[in-house]
Amino acid sequence: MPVTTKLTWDEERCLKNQLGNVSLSLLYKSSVHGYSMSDMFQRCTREEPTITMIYFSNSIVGVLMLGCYPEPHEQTGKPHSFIWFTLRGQENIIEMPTLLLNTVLKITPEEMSFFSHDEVIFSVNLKKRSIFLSCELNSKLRLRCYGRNSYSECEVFRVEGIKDNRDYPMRITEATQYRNKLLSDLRAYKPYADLVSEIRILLLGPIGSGKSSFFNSVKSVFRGHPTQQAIVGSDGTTSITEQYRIYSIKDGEHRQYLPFMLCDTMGLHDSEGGGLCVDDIPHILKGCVPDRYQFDPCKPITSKHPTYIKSPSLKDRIHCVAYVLDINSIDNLSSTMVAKLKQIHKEVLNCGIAHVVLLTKVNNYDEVLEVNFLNVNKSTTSQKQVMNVNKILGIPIFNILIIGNHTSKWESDPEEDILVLSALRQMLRVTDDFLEDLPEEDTSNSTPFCSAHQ
Ligand SMILES: Nc1nc2c(ncn2[C@@H]2O[C@H](COP(=O)(O)OP(=O)(O)O)[C@@H](O)[C@H]2O)c(=O)[nH]1
Ligand SMILES: [Mg+2]
Repeated sequence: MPVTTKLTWDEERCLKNQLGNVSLSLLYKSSVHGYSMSDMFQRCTREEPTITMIYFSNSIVGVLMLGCYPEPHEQTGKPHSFIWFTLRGQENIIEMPTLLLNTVLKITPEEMSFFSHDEVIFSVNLKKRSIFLSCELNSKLRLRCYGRNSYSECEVFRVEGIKDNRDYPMRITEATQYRNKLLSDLRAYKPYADLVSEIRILLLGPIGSGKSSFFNSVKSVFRGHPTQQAIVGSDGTTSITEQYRIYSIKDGEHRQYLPFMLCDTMGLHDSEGGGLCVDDIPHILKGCVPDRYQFDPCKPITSKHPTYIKSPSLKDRIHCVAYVLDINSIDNLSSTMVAKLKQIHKEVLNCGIAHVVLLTKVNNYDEVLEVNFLNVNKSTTSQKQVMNVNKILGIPIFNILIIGNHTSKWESDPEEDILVLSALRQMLRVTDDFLEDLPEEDTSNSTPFCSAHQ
């Protein structure tokens, strides 16, 4: 009978995906091949790269070794980079905190130990079926099994198909750490001076530019797995999104709502009288248009509409506009589309609302991200489009943000997540500037915005 792994299907899928769609072949399983170090080395020595997985009752610790699996009694002496991770969670909501550490490996007939600065941070004793985890490693991997612990199973896999660039797992590990930092920054965000509890971000742009997909991307990153709540796709001429939707986003599956909402609109069309009616925009900006309002391309909403919000307050207003444009279409925007965008932007500037541009469908996002994952719009392939948008709308280059939406993939990519989260963080920053700059009469919650500005 073939030896099978203890990993669930979801855990294996998550692991493979995090390492760049690799395949895994099981070399050693302690309960099948024996509980001695020599049983393990016999099957694994000189294999590379490998993953060693240790299973506890409620979590799994893994070590990715990029170099050759060691020989028995080997003492590497010089430090090697090992990537540590844990797999936690259930079904398709699996978290994988990762950590890159340079450690020295020492092997005795009883134990395989990893040293950092002359201190053991991790060791495995196959005979006793126990591991030791240092306090540091324990907290960095967000585990609760500090010290010596017994485990139920140990497996070693050969990893095949790690991208030709052997730095990939390290980059992906660092990207995951940076993604997690951005996530916690955004979770801790509070709108300026608590003027509102949620920032409303309006997504505007041509049909098919990726507005609804951006909402799905943001929701997916915070959920921890892909979601497709907003229906996406278009035949290029008609918008799939026909209703105004104000989406709240929950952090995790059952946790509280995040301090921002995304407002999705019907797409703008190249022709006059097609797609979102530009005359609807002032009403949307002021917060007069309710959730699920059915857009009519030929007729803008009026105050006579039965669900029209007549006295919106600051919380109902749009606080930030994100123009969503397909980066590949910037050079071919029709004159009608450019005119519509300019007209809308004039309105946005009149209202003093914060604004950014999201350039979607970037293919080379690993090139767009610098080594330290800061967004670089100066990347050679995207520079022309950024300058072009800057010329059309006059929006500063640092507020023209490049993203790749999560599309049909099963799992998210930490680099894609970084682009989405960095864009969101920049939107919240410009919105805070807008809130800080509001005249006093607007910041009193009792003052309906329209009465002050109509
Ligand atoms: N490759 C790629 N496709 C995208 C991206 N964003 C959206 N799409 C695709 O573009 C199509 C239109 O997207 P959608 O979100 O419906 O656009 P909307 O009309 O602006 O809401 C869909 O097929 C999406 O899967 C992206 O960043 N990259
Ligand atoms: Mg849409």
